[in-house]
Amino acid sequence: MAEEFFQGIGKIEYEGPDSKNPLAFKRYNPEELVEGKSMANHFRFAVAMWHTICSGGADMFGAPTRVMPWLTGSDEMEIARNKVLALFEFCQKLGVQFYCFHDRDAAPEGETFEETNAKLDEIVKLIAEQQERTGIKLLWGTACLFNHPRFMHGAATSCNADAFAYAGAQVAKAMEVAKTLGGQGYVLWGGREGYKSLLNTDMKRELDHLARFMHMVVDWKKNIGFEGQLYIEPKPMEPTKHQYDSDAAACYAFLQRYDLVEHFKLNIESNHATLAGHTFQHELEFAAANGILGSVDANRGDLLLGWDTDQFPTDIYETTLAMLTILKAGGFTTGGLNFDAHVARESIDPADLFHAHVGAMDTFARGLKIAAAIREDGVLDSFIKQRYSNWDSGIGADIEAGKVGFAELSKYIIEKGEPAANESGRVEMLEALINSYI
Ligand code: XLS
Ligand code: NI
Ligand code: NI
Repeated sequence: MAEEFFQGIGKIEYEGPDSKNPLAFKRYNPEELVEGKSMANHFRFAVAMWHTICSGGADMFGAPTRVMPWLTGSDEMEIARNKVLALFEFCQKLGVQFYCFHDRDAAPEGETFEETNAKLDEIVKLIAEQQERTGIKLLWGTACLFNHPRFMHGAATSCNADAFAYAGAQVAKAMEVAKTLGGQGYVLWGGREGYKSLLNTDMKRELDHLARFMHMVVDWKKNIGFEGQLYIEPKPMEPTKHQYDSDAAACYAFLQRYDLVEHFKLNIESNHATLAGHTFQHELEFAAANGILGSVDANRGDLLLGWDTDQFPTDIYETTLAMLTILKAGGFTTGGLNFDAHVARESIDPADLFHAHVGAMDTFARGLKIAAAIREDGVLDSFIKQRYSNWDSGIGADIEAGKVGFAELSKYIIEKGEPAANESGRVEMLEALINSYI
């Protein structure tokens, strides 16, 4: 029997809204059907290995604080094995079906690239066994192309061609690992793909290189027969001053410009949306409107702090709006809701990881149920439909159908004169309407 790392914590159960037990779900009931689908299948929740198992709470000013019993061991590889065991124990107790990880979250680097891969292979074997034992699956894998100094100028956008080559070799391996583990997806987050200063940067060349890299990813996927979905994760800044994949619209333009759009979807992260000056729902809505909404990194920022604070989601208003868009888009297929979030530096106990996830899952469960109720009543939907109803016939329908150009519009307006009177957008009424369901 393997060592138990989260001692004193059993399986987290659904106890209903009246429960006072902090380590029980009050709203997230995995079996409960909402719009004909179980909550578990709506969300496909995932635990992020890098935050929950690896990060000790260090910040720019201070050392790690968290108590992490799995980080003890006689050598690096024993610690790596313990991390995997801790991850699966955590997911099992929490009742989450998926996890996500970077190659380097799982295994340390060796002296050479081959040694690094051998270490990774050894740990991947253990991960596969744990998947088999628990039925827990890989939502997506990824490669860490931002931590090591070799990537200081970027990876796919480095001025150093060897760094690009190394990144390619590393992603090739990470994609193979994702395939071995039956991963449902693979994420490319441009960790250092951007610039600090344009004085030393050839932007056009870097963008072309990034596109070359993405085409290699697509080719490799085909070569090795990886069937998971590829995702790009937008983020506007941090660590570089300006990241190329700055928001959903920038990613979409990049994918179209370089003929990649059919191969990728987006992994939208809440805190990245707000850093980009958008709401979380805006990014989801833009991706959905363009058919590239794939998966979500769920977290939140802080209104008063301008960086990726990666806090656990607690805002019911925000999860309601997000779920309205996700439900409208038909929900997740390969994607899911990955908690790319860490506990506060002062939340040091292993139990805090459970409190954080339980609270966040309940927050999304409430958002889901509220969004479903709003959709069932149909008031919001019919308001929007009505608002655009003049496009359903007459000149509106002709414009949409591409039947008229400026000449016809000029003739129309000369005959008609002033447009039909505008109607109120009723913003405050709709805001109050949403609140009446919360
Ligand atoms: C960092 C990103 C990162 C990706 C995975 O801000 O959110 O955690 O999700 O590399
Ligand atoms: Ni993320
Ligand atoms: Ni992030």
